[in-house]
This record gives sequence, structure tokens and C-alpha cells, in this order.
Amino acid sequence: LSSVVVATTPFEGQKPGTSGLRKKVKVFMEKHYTENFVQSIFNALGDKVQGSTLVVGGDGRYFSKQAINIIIRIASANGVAKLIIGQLGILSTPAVSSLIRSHQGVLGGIVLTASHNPGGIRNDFGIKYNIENGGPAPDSVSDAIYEHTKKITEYRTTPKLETDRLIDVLGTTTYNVDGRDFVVEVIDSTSNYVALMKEIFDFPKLRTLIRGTEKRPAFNVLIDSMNGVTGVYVRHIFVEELGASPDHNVCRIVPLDNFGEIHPDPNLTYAKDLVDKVRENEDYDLGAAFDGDGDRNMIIGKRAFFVTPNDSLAVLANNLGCIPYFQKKGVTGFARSMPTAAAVDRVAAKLGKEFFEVPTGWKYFGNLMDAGRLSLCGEESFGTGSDHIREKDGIWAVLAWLSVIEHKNMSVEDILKEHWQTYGRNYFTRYDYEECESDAANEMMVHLERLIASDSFVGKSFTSSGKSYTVSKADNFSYVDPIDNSVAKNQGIRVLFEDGSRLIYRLSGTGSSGATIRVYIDSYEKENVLSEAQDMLKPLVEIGLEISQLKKFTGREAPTVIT
Ligand code: VG1
Ligand code: CO
Repeated sequence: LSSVVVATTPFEGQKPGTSGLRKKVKVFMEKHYTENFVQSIFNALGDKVQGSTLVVGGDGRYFSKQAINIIIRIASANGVAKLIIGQLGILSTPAVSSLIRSHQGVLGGIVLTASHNPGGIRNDFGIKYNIENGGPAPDSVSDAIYEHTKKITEYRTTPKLETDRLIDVLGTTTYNVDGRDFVVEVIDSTSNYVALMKEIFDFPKLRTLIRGTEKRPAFNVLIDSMNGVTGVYVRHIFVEELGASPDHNVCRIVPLDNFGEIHPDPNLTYAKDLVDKVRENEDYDLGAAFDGDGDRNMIIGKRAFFVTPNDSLAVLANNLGCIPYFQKKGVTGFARSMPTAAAVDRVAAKLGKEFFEVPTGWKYFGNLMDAGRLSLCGEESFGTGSDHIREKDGIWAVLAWLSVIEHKNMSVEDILKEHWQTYGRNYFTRYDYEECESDAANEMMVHLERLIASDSFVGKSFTSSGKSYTVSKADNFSYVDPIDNSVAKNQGIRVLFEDGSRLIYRLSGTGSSGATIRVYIDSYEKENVLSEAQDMLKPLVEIGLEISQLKKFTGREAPTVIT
């Protein structure tokens, strides 16, 4: 087979966001659009591509197969020696990370997902590049890819390489392209990841928890894959390995290419089905849901008692000792993204562990993990994970929670209450205003920039519903990576108050059209730990809306999603 060169011209806007390039499917379908981006990845990687091995797979959303065929042909023509591809193109984001790390000499991976964004022909597709440590490309690599997309004039492909049905069956196929061997190995989607989970957790103990014993009733879970990629992993791990009932303990575990027309995002709004089932059926002790690509998780307890991701992170940090992986490896530091509430900070202080606050996006945790300074981290956006891989990991988080529950023999709610008694509670809420007009959202951010820069802003007091807050500091968050000293600027406007409460404003970097404004509100209470978050935070929310003049700029009366 011979490769050919195809002339092309750049597309605007191929800039990877918080986690890869995400656009409507119809944009990726435009002639040369996907080809340009894939070739730009190879151009940015340069000489390293020659003779390299890459992992390819994704959440199985619509257009995945077409994209994989494009990648196979372009990779073969660019000197890649081998592609390791999940069967039918199916690999969760954590599974890709694990595969990159567990195979010797893998250069990186191409992940086909738009994560929690809806899928199907009318919705979103995405392409993300992960580097050799298994984690999302750092800004330096994404920026280099973007620069290439702006000046691309041609791409290389092997048009006669037959890809039809290639990824449907397990096995290895060797082609000869331009006189070199080019290998495609189609692997089982779950086995590598399941083996990793078995090394980390005590499966026999978890099986006993789920099946019950004469002395202890079965701990009844409901695991919801939301028609996303985790379905195949949930079947393998929870049903086949841990003995959960396929009828009562799992739901929506067949991956669909349009996720059944739902928004595969595990939060109280989009995972309402699960929340309702667990609330209505008192037999359930725990409910969990994942996003489309399997890196996010939501945990709820009996009667749908909600665990915020901030608290989930803190509770796990406080209890890592019951997980075999950490018993062996020990625990170094903890970290969270900036908008995530500070619950884990208190655990780090008490346990004497190093602690880091990084910008939004998992790519900022990678260097710290590689340097052996970070064991566990999380984001308020339903992301939790450890240094077993370099992505957040939904299924890992549920197995970690089950390990804590098995060890403490307590309910989810009691574990949280005990934690708050010890550490106090960080009340947290996030307001999302999805698909706002981009200009309006940008103007609001400019307004906030000006406001916090004004002379009298620090020291100013705001009052709402009888509660007053005085500004102690305000800035646009920037971060210097302690390992490589790279700098990330403009990571969100922060207004910090004297009592430790915070208001944070960011524009999302994962949407495919318009702008999403996120407002994060949190405050810490030492004693009063059992109130409703929405009641506690109401005055601060009102101040946040007033300061930003969000209603005036966007015309929005209410957020799209409240977490
Ligand atoms: C969102 C979340 C962020 C997360 C990112 C990717 O980004 O806020 O915490 O890392 O999604 O998650 P943004 O820029 O829209 O706020 V995933 O599961 O979509 O890869
Ligand atoms: Co995701």
C-alpha cells in the first residue's frame, strides 16, 4: 500500500478546550475537518511519530467509527508503527490512560469523546490527545496542535487501506504501507482496566459486601451507566466479578451511540432517573452514575442522600488506608482544582500531607503525580481519581467508596456526618448558565475584571438577607506548575471573603457552541454542619449575581443546572 498527500486548507477554531476539541458531529463531518485535526496532532508530535505505538478508542458515540477509520489511514501514512484499538472503538477514558501506561513504549493515545456532552448525529463529537504518561496533553502540546491547525496545507493518508469491519473483531492485522510494517491490534475493551482494578482493590471483600453474608445483609447498589461507555466495564466488574444482580443493581449498561438521547452527565439534573429510583426505593444503600466516557462519577446514599464531589474527595482522602493499593504504595499529597471547595485541604492539614490547588482540568494534576507528590485529587465537576492512572476515574471512585463503606461498616450518610463533625463542612453550590451568547458572557467577565481591579473593591462589604461578607482578596487565578514552572493564566475570577467564603466565575472550555458561565459558591462552617446547602448559600448566591450583573448581561433569570 502507498500513502498519498492530500491538499487541504485550515479550519478556524480547532483549538482544544479544557479537555480536547469538541464540536457538533456535523462539523467533524465536514470534508477534511477531522483529517486536518488528526494530521495536526502528528505534525505537533514531530519525529516522535516515526515507529511509534498509539492507543485509540472512545466512548462509542456517533461518528467514532468513521473517525477511527480516518485515524488508521492517517497514522499509517505518517509512519506510526502500531495502533492498539479497543474492540468496536470502545474504551473508556480511564481505560485509555491505563493502556498507555501499562504497555511498554506507547507514545500516547487518541481519545474519541466529548465526555458528558450529548451524542448522536445532531450533538457533539470530540478528539483528545493523551501523552505518554496516560494523561491529557498539557497546554504546551495542545497549543502546538492548535498552531498546526492554523497553517496546515496537506495531510498524508493511505486511501486503499481497508478498514471496514477491522475493529469489530479481536486480533492483529499487519499491513505494508510505503514499505514499512503497520500493525493494528484490536483488543478487548475491558480486560486491561479490570486487571488494574483488581490490583488496586480487594475484590473478594467487595463481593462479600455486595452479596451479603449471614451476619451482614447485602449492600444494595444501583449503578447507572447512563447509556455511556462504562456499561461494558460495569457488567464485567459489578455483575461478573462482584456478583451484583443484572436486574436490580445496574441500569442503562448498554453503550448507545446517542446515549439514548440523554445528557450523559452524572449530576442531580441529568441523572434524575437514578436519583428518583434511589429516593423511591428504600432498599438501595448507594447509587452511582458516570458520564459518557466514564471519568466522572456521582455518589448518592440511601434515599438519594447527595455527596458533593468536594466531600467525596475529602472522605476518600481521610480513608485511603483501607485500600490495598495505598497500603502498599503509601499516600503522598492531595490536590483539587481551584473552584473545588476546600474540604480536602483540611484533611491534608490534619494528616500532614502536601496539598496543591491547580486550575480546572485533569491535565494539571499529571506532573505532580509523575513526580510522586500526589496520590489523590478531584474536581467539583464530579471528577475523582488517584495516581493509578492520569485521568479521573468514575468506576475507581465507586470501588473506593465501597471499600470505605466495607471497612467502616457505616452508611454513606453516616460517613459524611462523621466527617463533618470532625472537620466542619464546606457548603458548595455551582450555577451553570449553558449556551449563553458568547459576547454577553465575555462582557460579563470583562466587567468582573474591571470591578476586582478597582481601588475600593478589597475591603468592600456586601449584605444580603441579613448576612454580610467583606472582600479580603480578588484576582484572576493563575498557576505556576511546581514541577516544570509552566504558567497557566486567566483560570477564573476569584472573590475571596474574610470568613473564607468564595465566589468564582469561569467560562467553560468544554462546550461546542455558545458560552457556558459557571458560578461557584462556597462557604465553610465549623459547627453548623447539617443545614441545607441552598439555604445556607442563598445570601452569597445573591451577592454573586449582583456583583457580576449576570442577569443584565445574559438576560437569564435562572441557571440551567444547579449542583
Ligand atoms: C469541565 C469541568 C472540569 C473538567 C472538564 C472535563 O470543564 O468544569 O472540571 O475537568 O469539564 O471533564 P469546563 O471548562 O467546561 O468547566 V470531562 O468528564 O468533560 O472530560
Ligand atoms: Co468525561
